[in-house]
Amino acid sequence: MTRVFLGIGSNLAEPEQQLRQSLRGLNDLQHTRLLAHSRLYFSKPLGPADQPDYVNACALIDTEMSPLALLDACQALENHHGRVRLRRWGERTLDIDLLLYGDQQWQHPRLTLPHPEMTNRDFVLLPLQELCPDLQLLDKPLTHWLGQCPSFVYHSLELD
Ligand code: ROI
Repeated sequence: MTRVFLGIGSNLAEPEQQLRQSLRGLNDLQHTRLLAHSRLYFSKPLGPADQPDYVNACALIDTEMSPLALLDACQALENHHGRVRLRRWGERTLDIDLLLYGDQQWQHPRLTLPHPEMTNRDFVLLPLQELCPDLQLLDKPLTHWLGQCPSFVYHSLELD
């Protein structure tokens, strides 16, 4: 079993519902258990400003799937949610990113681990900090990365 942190985001088609359903979908994946999830974090878009605000969260799962099998499963979940992606850096119904897969480092045309952009995104770092306050990325605490990244998050809400 490997512990995996996932980043989830949506800004179309009732984003809060998208996130709730995606957590259920993750818990239902084969050989996988949802261990914890963060609150919902409401954030301004990174990318074009003429798109709706995002709802973001992080999930912690235990899985026996390999990184690429898990990536396939997450992409199947995205498609199941009728994922639309209208333009690069633009609006989308559901995005599930693999952030950390145990402590493994991976370079593959389809997947880089840890997620290369996570240290620049407070909508990833804040929910991660909630789930795992002592986590270190590249040998530095989350507070270090949060101190030097722009602010997108403006609100958070407990999931029922
Ligand atoms: N911006 C925010 N705030 N949250 C996201 O999840 C998100 N995802 C993306 C881009 C378009 C980069 N911007 C985002 O993929």
